[in-house]
Amino acid sequence: MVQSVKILGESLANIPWEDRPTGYKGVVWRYSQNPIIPRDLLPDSNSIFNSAVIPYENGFIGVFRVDKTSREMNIHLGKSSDGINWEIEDDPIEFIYEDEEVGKSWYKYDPRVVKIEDTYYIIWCNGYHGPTIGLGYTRDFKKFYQLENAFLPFNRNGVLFPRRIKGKYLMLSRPSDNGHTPFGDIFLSESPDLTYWGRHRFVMGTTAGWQNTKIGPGPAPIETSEGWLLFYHGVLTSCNGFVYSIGAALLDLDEPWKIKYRTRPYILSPQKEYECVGDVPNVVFPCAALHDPDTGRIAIYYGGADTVVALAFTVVDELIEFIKNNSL
Ligand code: BMA
Repeated sequence: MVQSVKILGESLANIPWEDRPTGYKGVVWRYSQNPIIPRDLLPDSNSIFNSAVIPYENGFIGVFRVDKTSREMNIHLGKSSDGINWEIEDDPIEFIYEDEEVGKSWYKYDPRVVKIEDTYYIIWCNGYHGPTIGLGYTRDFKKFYQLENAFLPFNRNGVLFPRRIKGKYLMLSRPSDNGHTPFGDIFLSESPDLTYWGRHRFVMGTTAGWQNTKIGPGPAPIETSEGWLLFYHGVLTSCNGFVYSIGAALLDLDEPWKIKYRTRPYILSPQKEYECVGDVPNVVFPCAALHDPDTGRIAIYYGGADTVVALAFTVVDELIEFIKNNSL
């Protein structure tokens, strides 16, 4: 298939995929067998949601947010040959760290996984005197190393770019408060070494409608010929509480704090039962997006209602046309 918009990166011929249902008009469509991971996949899981997936060897590796029946929150490794059927480990990922202070973590949730050069980085919301951005890495998904927290509390939704820009690592994040944060904009921070972060830049803030309360970066940005493609969540405050939807933006390739386009409408919002009913109703929350440059296919993994993991699909040229034609 010839694409006018190109995704940069490695081919992924075995990307999970299902064609758009006949008659369905939306630019993003759901997998017909959603949710792909039920809340009780593990004997003592209360819920499994907001999770990250990445190609590894001939299949896929996932880092899953598992909230236990004790309501401890942690991140667990999973494996899959097709990206849809998963085996998830009962025990959380154990990190190796040089300084015991680095290992202090009251909870871990909402992981993202990003490959930079030959290393897989895991970024998560880390409980260290309040929520902040935890960071670790692995090269083989056997030994995991934890680094210093990237930021001071309070911050949520950290995600790295999949390559360095001008030699620097870049991280998007959403400074927050210690609770259910009724505000929040996306910022970019830069680091020469993944320990010291600075040159913090404002990227984008809340606007109206589905993104009127707070926004946060989702999966690692995808490099395309039109800019970095960023999926993000946006929150509306209704008379019944928060509603989490998904939007998309295109960021400048060299100066990614500059927004080129950003969707006025959402591209996915909670409408199916597994998105509207669960521990936290009315939430779709993306943490990973697989992509195949050869076909332009994108598979988005998202949490439904803070309870299950679901999958949705789009194709890059249609999505980017949609973003441009429906930009703020
Ligand atoms: C956010 C995070 C997410 C969650 C969302 C909706 O603050 O805690 O993990 O999906 O709220 O409850």
